[in-house]
Amino acid sequence: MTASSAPARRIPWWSAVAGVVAGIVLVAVAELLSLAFSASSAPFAAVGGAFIDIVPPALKDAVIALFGTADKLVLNASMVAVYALLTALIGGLGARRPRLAAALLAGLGLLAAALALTRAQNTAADTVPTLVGTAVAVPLLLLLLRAVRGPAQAAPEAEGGDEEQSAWSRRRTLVGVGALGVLGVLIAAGARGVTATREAARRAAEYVLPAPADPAPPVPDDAQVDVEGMGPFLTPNEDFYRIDTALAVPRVDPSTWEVRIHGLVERELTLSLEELLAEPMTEAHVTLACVSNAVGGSLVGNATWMGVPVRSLLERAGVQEGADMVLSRSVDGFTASTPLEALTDDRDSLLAVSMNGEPLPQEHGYPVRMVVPGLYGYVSATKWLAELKVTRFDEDTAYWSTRGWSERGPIKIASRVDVPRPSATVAADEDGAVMLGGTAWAQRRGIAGVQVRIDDGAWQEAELGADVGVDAWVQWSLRWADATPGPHTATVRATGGDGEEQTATEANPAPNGASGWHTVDFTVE
Ligand SMILES: Nc1nc2c(c(=O)[nH]1)N[C@H]1C(S)=C(S)[C@@H](COP(=O)(O)O)O[C@H]1N2
Ligand SMILES: [Mo]
Repeated sequence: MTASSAPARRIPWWSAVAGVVAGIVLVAVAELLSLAFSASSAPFAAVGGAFIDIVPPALKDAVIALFGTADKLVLNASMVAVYALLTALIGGLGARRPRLAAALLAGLGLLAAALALTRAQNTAADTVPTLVGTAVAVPLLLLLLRAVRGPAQAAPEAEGGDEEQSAWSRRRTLVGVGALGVLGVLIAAGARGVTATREAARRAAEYVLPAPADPAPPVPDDAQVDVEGMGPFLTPNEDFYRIDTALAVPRVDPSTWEVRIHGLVERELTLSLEELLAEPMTEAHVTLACVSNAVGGSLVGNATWMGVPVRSLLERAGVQEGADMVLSRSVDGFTASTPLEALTDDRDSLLAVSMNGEPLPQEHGYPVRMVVPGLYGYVSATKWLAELKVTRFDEDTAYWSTRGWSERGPIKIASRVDVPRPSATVAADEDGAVMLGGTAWAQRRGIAGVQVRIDDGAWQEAELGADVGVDAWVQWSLRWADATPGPHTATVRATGGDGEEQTATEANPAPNGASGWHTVDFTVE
C-alpha cells in the first residue's frame, strides 16, 4: 500500500519537469528551424518584440533607467523565467489532466506563432518554426507525462518480484527526460550561436566603403583631455550605446536593400545600396544622443559618420509645396518624424553607411541609417532604414510620438562630470591637486564654455579640449589646485556657442529630454 502511494506523491514534480522539457523542445526545434527563416521568427524574439511594443512607455523608461543597456538581457531572462514557470505549471497540471496540459502548451505555441506575425518584417512563413516546434512538443508532452508517471500507474499489475527492475527502468526514464531537456537547451543555444556567427561573417564579407568626397576634419590629439579615466573622444563602435525596439537585430541583405523616397515629391526615387555607395559621400563628426538619457547618463556617443547627404536626395526627388516633415521607416516598422528643414538646411544630415570608418555595425543600423545633427535619435536616427516619406506633421505620426514623447526633439545643451566617478575616492597629486574631467554638448551650436563648482564654491572656468565642430561634443578638464581631504561634490554647467546657459531647472527625459546640472559626490583621501 505504502509502496504505491510513494510514487504517486512524486508524480506532480516529475510531471512539472516533463512540462519544462517539452517546453524546451518546443523552443529548440523552433530556434533550429528559425535559422532558415528570419531572426525574428524565433519564438522568444517574436514574443519579446511584441512585448516591447505594448508595455507602457513609463515602464520601459523605468527598465532602461534601472538596467541601462542590459535591458534586453533582463527582458530575455524574465521571458525565460516566465516560460519555465508556465511550462512547469502546465506539466504539473498534466499529472492528472494530460489532455488539458497538451491543449495549454499548444495554446502557448500558437500565441507565440501569432506574435511572430506581428513583427513588421515577418511574413506568414515566419510562423513555421514555432508551429513545427509546437507540433513536436505537444505529443512529446503527452508521451513524457505517461513515462514519468512510473511503473505504479503504468503497470499496476506488476508483481513484487519485478519491483527492483521497474525502479531501475523508472530511473532510466527520468534520466532520459533530463537528458532530453539538456540536449534541447544545447540545441537552442547552438542555434543562437549560429545566428550570431552568421551575422558577423556576412558583414565581414560585404562591401568596400568609398572614400568621402567631403571628408571630416581630422580629430586633433588635444580633443582628448589629459585626465585619467576619461572616455575616448570618438566612442568605439562596440562601446556605443544602443537603443531600439528590436529584440532580434533586423537582418538586412545588402544585395537586395533599397531605400524608397516617396510621398509629397515630384518623382519617387528608389536607390539600391550600390547606387547609394556611388553617390558623393560626406563625412562628419556627430554626437548622437537619446532623449531618454538622464542628466549625467551615458546614452550619448560621438562618432565619425559617412553617408550621402539627405538634402541631395530630396533635391533630386523634388519636395512638394506644403511638406514639413520626413517620416523615416525602418525594415522593422519603427518610424521617426524629422522636420524637413533639418534635412534640407546646410547641416550634415546623412543616410549613413559607415561609423568610425567601418560599415555600420548590425546593432547600429546596417546597412544604412539616418544621422541628423541636433536632434534626439527617436526623431531622426532611424536604423535599418527602408523608406523616407515626405509628408506633414498633421498627416503622419512617428513611433514614439504616440507613446508620450514630443513629436519634435531638438537636443538640449548638456554637460557631464565623468571624472571622478560618482562615489569615487581619489588621491590628490604631490602638489595637492585633483583633476576633474567631463563632456559637454550642444549640437548645432557648439560649446563656448564649461564651468565647474566644487561644493558651494565659486564657478571656475574649465579648460576645453579641441573643438571639432558644432555637432560634436567637447571634453573639458579642471585642475582643482588646493583639494582638501574629505567628501566633496562637483557640479558642471555649460554655455552654448549661441550664448545659451545650461539651465539648473530639472526636467525628466519625457517628453522632450532631461535638463538640470550634473553633480557628482566624491571623496579626496
Ligand atoms: N529602427 C530603429 N531605429 C532607431 C530606433 C529604433 O528603435 N528602431 N531607436 C532610435 C533611438 S530612440 C535612438 S536614441 C537611436 C540610437 O541609436 P544607436 O542605437 O545607434 O545608438 O536610434 C534611433 N533609431
Ligand atoms: Mo532614443
